[in-house]
Amino acid sequence: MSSSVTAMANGGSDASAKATPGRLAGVYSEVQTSRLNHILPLPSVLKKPFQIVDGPPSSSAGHPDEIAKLFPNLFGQPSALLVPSDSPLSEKILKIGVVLSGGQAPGGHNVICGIFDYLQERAKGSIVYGFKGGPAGIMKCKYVELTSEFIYPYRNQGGFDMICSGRDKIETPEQFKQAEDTASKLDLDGLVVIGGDDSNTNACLLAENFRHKNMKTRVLGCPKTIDGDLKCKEVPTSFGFDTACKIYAEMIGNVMTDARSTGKYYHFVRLMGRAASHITLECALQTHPNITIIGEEVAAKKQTLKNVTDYITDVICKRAELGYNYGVILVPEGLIDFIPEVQQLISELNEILAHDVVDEGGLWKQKLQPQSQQLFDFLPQAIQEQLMLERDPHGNVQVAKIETEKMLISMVETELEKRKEEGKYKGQFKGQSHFFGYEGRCGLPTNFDSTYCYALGYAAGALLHSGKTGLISSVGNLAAPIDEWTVGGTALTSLMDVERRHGKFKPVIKKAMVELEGAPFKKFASLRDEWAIKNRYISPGPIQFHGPASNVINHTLLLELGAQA
Ligand code: FBP
Repeated sequence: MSSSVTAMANGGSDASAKATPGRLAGVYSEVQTSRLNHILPLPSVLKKPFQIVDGPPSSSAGHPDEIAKLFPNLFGQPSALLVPSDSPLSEKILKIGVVLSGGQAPGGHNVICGIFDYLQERAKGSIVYGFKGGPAGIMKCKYVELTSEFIYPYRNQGGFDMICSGRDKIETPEQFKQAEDTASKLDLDGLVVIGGDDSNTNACLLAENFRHKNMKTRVLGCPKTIDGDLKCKEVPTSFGFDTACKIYAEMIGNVMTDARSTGKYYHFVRLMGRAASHITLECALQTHPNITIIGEEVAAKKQTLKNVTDYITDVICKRAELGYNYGVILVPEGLIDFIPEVQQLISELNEILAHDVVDEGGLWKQKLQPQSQQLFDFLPQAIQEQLMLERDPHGNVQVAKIETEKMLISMVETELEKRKEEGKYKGQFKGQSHFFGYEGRCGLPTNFDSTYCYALGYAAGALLHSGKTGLISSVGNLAAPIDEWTVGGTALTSLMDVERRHGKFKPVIKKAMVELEGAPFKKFASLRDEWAIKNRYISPGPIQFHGPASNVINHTLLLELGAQA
């Protein structure tokens, strides 16, 4: 079936005579155009014939017995490494599906281009289908056949709009059946799920299910998320983190110069990162703000909201004594979730809102535990309202929507007024709030993300060509020149542990949180007192694609790889 007919047959939004890309390269800016034509280097093992060498049998990140029961067909699989060989893999014609899952991350288009180019070169005549709108596209069999012309305008460009993404999960038996039907209907040899921890868990469940049903469709995962919390030894970083952090760091650097220029504002910047604080930590290492709050440290020290407020206020008071009534403060999006007393308050509020009428007179508040009642009263009114109003479809507060930066400004203001009355503070305080989130998710990918993603895609193509399933595409040795990067796949089950939910074990890929004993946090901790008092601001400037700064990799990755002191 030709691509045009396929697109029409499936009622895609581009049900036109010909599947055309949504983008027009003809209207691109000069920078976009130059990126389109940027030739991506490949690790040397991908430039020549290769064979796959299997490693030793794998286990799991935790509870191996339970993971073995949940994945009887996949558990124990070895990792796979590509090594040079004299005899190339035999040419085959493959039908491969690809899906983008979850939040956008710069570089996703290049993963798809990598898969496509691999198949064009080593398995001529193969077909790549792009499922539209995330996993829902698989379940509804909504796809577009990708051609060279179709993918061209997306090469080295940010965003996920080539096929778009979604947050649906393939969970119920009916949904697994729908995925099976799509795989059979399209006669898929393989499926690549480009996503975060949840999506890769889902990819593994699909791989297990297809193998259990004796279907030929193999499933691979690919590590994506700007949050940087999907990583392990074999998968050193998730793509998109490098670009997003550099975009935020540029914006923070600009705000720092503004603060220094006017001398009258404290900028409170909340940074994306739903759970882990990697983005905040990396941006701190790139820009040297006066104060940085790391959620994992707050949790480890069991700090209260008052402790966090006092820490910020203390630094502001010290700076005022030195004549600085300005500064920059970084806060992770997930902070509120790390504070035990806030978690307790939220869970009590969830219960009350689910079962009780919230009367205007405030009688409902008596249902809160005394400590939670006290905390609720201590919070600024706007935050009280956000805690009461914002509920997701499961009845939970959407913590990411809570404007933590505004809450902190208001709490710091109150504390400073108190200290002023006590004669302990003589400065001036004006807070400015910012949230840097969506601005960083679709930028033009850095040279690192562009190349890393292309190699991840190429690796996925190679692994499917070799008949592998249940692996996550892995590219390593990233501190070395690109030529020396290693390429292979890691057993998804080796990343897994279980969580007990509704009396059953559920497989999960554990999020990699900021490690307080890790090199990035230790470096930050050794410098933060100096940054607090002395203004050591760095303005990294915009992402560079040429010149000496263009190939610099983020601090977190280099420190974790031991390639930076
Ligand atoms: P993924 O984990 O799916 O990569 O998404 C991460 C993220 O960008 C978070 O940093 C942020 O909290 C969230 O997505 C926002 O989600 P949405 O796009 O649904 O608003």
